[in-house]
Parts: sequence; C-alpha cells; structure tokens
Amino acid sequence: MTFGIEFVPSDPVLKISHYAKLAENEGFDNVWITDHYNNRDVYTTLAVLAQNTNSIKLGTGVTNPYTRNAAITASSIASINEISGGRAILGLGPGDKATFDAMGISWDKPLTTTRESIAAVRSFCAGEKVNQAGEMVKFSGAKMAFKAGNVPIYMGAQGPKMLELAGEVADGVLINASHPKDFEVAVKQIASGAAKAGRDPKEVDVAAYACFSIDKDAVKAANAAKVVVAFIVAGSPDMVLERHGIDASAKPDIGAAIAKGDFGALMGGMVTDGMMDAFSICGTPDDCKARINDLLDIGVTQIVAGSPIGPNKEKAIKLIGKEIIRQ
Ligand code: F42
Repeated sequence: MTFGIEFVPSDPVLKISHYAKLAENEGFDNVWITDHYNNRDVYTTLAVLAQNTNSIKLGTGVTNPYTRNAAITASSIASINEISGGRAILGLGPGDKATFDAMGISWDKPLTTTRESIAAVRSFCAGEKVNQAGEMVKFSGAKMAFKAGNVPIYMGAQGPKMLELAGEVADGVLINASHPKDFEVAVKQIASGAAKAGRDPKEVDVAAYACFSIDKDAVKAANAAKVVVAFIVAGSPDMVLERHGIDASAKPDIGAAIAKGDFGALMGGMVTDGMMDAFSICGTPDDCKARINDLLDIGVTQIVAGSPIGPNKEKAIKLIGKEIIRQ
C-alpha cells in the first residue's frame, strides 16, 4: 500500500511546497495537485515542488483534456518528469463541469474524450508521431521534440463506465470516495474493464482519493471536514447517497446552504454523522487506521489524504506519518 496527499493550489505555491516537503519527510509516496483554472497553475506548482523535494512522486490530481490539448499535457508532464528526475505521474479526468460552464467550454462526450486523450498522451510520451482520427481527439503528425521518459497515467473516475475504462487503459485510478461500500462496487467495475483488455486488475493502482481529517481530538477532526462533506453530498448522484442510506432529499437544502455560504447551518447538524461516515476518513489516528484497514481489505492500494487533511495541516501530516505510515 502507498500513501498520497492532495493539495489544492488555492494556497500559495510556496506554502504547498512546504507541506509537500513535510509530507515527503513523513513517508508519503505521492503528492497530487488539483487543476482548476481559478487556482494557481498545476504545472507551475509541480515545477516548484520538483525543485524542493527529492523522492516523493509528483502528480496532477487531476488535469483534464478540455482546457489543455493532449499534446500540451504531454509536453507539460514530460517537463515535470525531466526536472524531477522521473517522478512525474499524470492524473487525468474529464474535469469539472461547473468550471467549464463558467469558461464557456461544452463538456461533450467526457468518457470518449478521456479515452482518446489518454491514448494520445501515451503516444506522445512514447516519442511517436501521433496520427489519431478519434471522435473527439484528432492529431495529424504531431510529435514531441524531447524525451518524456516513463510517466504513469492515472484516471480521476467515479462512474461505472469511467471505472471500467480505467481498468482497460490506466495505470491507476483516483476515486473520490472514502467508504468500503463504494470501493466494493468500484473494484468490480475496474476488474471488468481489465478483463476486457486482457489485463490483470492488480496492474491498476486503486486510490481512495478521500476527504481526510485527522486530529487527536475526534470532534475537531470532524468539524474540519464537515464543509467538504457537505460539498460531496451536494454533488453526489442519488444512487450513491442511497447506497449509504442517506435521504437524497437532503441534497437541495445542503446545496442551498453552500450557495448562501451558510456554514453555520452546515456545521449545526445539516451534515449528519451518517454523511461523515460515508464521505470521509475522519477522526483520531485509531479511527482513521480502522477505516484504512477496511479499505485495504476491499482492494484499495493507495490512500490519498485529501482536503482538509486535518484542522491543522502541518500537525495532521506529522500525525499521519507517525501514527499511520510508519506504524
Ligand atoms: N476535476 C477537475 O476539474 N479538477 C481536479 O483537480 C479534479 C480532481 C479529481 C480527483 C479525483 C477524482 O476522482 C476526480 C477529480 N476531478 C477533478 C473530477 C474528474 O475530472 C471527473 O470530472 C470525474 O471524476 C468524472 O466523474 P465520472 O467518473 O462520474 O464521469 C462522468 C463523466 C460520467 O458521467 N461518467 C459516466 C460513467 O458511467 O462513468 C459515463 C458517461 C458516458 O458514457 N458518456 C459518453 C461519453 O462518450 O462521454 C457520452 C454519452 C452520451 O450520451 O453522449
């Protein structure tokens, strides 16, 4: 099993670099940087991290094929691979519809676009001249002018078809989920995709890209994660809520509280214990360890500590290192 950590570059790059170095020292294997147009640029962030770390792997977590052409993605991640001495990982998913709406980008055929973009990036990284006449992604003889080296490709995915695709074509999959019930389903879908492609499902690193909050005080840990869990509930398909016994009618109220910025309501009972259990890895080190062990039993192979990580990020990173990774 490996450990990853997610940072959102809504924080300044140098602050993230400090956290990433700390994470490396505490034994984390991978750092994942999210990609949204309104935050600091993901590749600029990874470049600074490459200069300030030595061994931790550096991933986009995740970029998308709509705001960046696959050739540009290949060039960017290959540059990170070069300056980091071969530590780059490409996390790629279809992206965030809400930000695309704001940018005037139409989110057509996300599955097909992801499949064809992965094929193109792989070809670019292999140094091939790319001629691709896909439905969504087309190239006519484009080729990189420098060597990329080997860059593993991970997919950001939750839906059944996307998970199947990850089983078929990806080196790993970053799944925004925290509960064994979700992974029970996901692991089967990945395995079915792998079978289609004649691959061993074990070739696919299955990452729980989780809302994570750890503290010696369980209440503080929970309070730090409640708003993140509210966003997850508001954005989850009804089928996923039902899987966890959560009444889908709670969704509009939570969505409205988020839209109004009424965090008092979210903290004051709107986000229930059931929601916290379903959508976060949260609590004391022992609580988090118990959940991690359940996830490992079901086939998860990487735990990614995602936002908020804890009420105090620095303390949380050290706590994960001492109480979980090095145990
Ligand atoms: N998105 C970002 O923009 N930035 C990030 O930093 C980010 C991080 C991230 C980390 C982990 C993670 O799991 C996801 C993350 N995402 C991030 C979101 C990610 O980019 C994707 O939006 C998300 O993972 C995709 O969700 P999904 O797996 O549910 O896929 C969607 C597209 C879906 O609807 N999938 C369906 C399914 O069953 O899997 C398939 C839909 C389908 O088949 N579509 C057809 C097609 O060709 O696309 C078209 C069908 C038709 O009728 O046209």
